[in-house]
Amino acid sequence: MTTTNQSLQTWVDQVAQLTSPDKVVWCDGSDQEYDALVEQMNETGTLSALNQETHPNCFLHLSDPQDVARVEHLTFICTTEKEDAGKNNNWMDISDAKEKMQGLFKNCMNGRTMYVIPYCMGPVDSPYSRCGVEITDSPYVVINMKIMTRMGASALARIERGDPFVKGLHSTGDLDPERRFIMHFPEEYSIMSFGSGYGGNALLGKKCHALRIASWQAREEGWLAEHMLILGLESPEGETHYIAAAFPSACGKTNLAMLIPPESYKDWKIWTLGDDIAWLHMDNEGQLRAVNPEAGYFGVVPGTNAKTNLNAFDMIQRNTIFTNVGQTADGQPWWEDKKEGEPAIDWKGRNYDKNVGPAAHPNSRFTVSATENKAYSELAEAPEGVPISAIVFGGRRRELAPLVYQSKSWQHGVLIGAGVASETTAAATGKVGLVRRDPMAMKPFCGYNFADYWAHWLSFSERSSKLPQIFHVNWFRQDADGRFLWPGFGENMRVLEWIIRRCKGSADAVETAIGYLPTDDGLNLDSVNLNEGDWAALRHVDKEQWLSEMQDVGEYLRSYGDRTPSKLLDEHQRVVNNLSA
Ligand code: OXD
Ligand code: MN
Repeated sequence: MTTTNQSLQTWVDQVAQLTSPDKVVWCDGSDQEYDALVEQMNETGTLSALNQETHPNCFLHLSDPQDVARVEHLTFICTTEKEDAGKNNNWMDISDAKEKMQGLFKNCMNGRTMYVIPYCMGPVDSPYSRCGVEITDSPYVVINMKIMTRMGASALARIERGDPFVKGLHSTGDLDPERRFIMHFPEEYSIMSFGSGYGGNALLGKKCHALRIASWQAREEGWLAEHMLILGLESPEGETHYIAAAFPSACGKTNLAMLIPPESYKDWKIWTLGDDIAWLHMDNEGQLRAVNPEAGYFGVVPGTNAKTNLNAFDMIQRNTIFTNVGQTADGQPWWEDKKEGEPAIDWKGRNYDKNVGPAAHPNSRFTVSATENKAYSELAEAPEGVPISAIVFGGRRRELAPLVYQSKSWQHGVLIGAGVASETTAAATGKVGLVRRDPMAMKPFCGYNFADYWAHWLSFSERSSKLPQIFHVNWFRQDADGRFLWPGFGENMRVLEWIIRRCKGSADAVETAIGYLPTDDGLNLDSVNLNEGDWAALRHVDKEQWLSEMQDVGEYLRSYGDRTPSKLLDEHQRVVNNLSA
């Protein structure tokens, strides 16, 4: 297969000339192509079959031990003006970056096959979707992209009808961390990624395109590309409301998106539309609508079990690519907190020894099609997306943030989003457990200056009077002994229900300086196991702690200099005044 799109053909030819592959293969996205690649990778040892009786069509990939997570310090936004990338990003001059990357890519595919992957982020027939083409020398990338995107012939047809596309060039190179760079050129909608085979660095449709490049494009075109799950909450009366929620990496987006309601909510249902990325567009009536640009899940494996996330646990019993998990003696995948079986081999392929380390890497992943999820909503394919009633921000905070609170206005909600902070996790290399500012959970993913991004968020209130309500949640509040105050997982349903009742105007709330909180009897706590005093603690707003938090937030916002929108600073001052009153 080649293409009738001249600019695509020219770019592919240029890349082939630069990288000198042995052959060039245009991917059609078919099942036969997937199966043939899996077979080939099994032969070369980059993939191994797991127990096919218990886990049909499941395979394991063990990556280079130094290539197991996103590398934020090696990820760059390259723009003409440094200020456009902002202090939230590493910046490199465009020509310096290109020169560096040309050097790395030169002849790097010698002895390898170059795959050309046309893909579409979002339903192929949606006006909200955007296309891309990834060129890679990694068959692992090809099979993952097949699951994670609408890949191949249908995407190419859309590109050939004249749809603009993002150009992504990727090579695993020699996996040397010293020669690893993930470069973005948002002004020309292109990406160059070298030296890593890890998901977020290598599956370019995901973080690089659908968040970093798309956030830039979204600002130009008047929409939002966000690090958000999308779920539908169906009441016993059959009414469904849609929620988009932003939490930092490995903070439970997948679990919330697939939540199974507890016994006292047995007639309610949660539908999953997406677990990681939402593209939010405003329709002609001023309604914000969401599409999930992805077609699969690239989820964190450890901690997944029948209790924490039964839907995910069930869906990864078949047709799944596992990366960096351990194995039982009979070849079943194994990870910490699986609550089933015993590990025999660890993620480095060695005999498991608990004194040496975990069986599965803490950032080990599953890649699986969204349609394998029992809670999958077919509206994930709807070209017009779904109407969003509520936007939820959240982080992993031991202290301070109450279980749930609601903003007083859109502007206040943007401040709440901009002030999100969370403990770092294993999804990126670096220290785990440090609290850092992660506005809108987009710190690693916003492709431009955060100050301009907040201004873009604020601008939505000028375009519509029926924007979603904005909330903040914290499932991770602990007491002084480190005990979690809230059981989380399925019980989070109670919070979601309150959120929807607030959107409909049918739940009372207590007004505080930081926003509206549930009243004492505001949440249905029927059969939840809370200790005496926990419910009050989960709603406690400590003024001193909050004043100090707001001082921190203020300094953070002002550190973006003149570009920080004055509206946001005014809103910040309003909250500080209320806290001090
Ligand atoms: C992810 C991440 O893989 O956020 O989704 O790191
Ligand atoms: Mn993510």
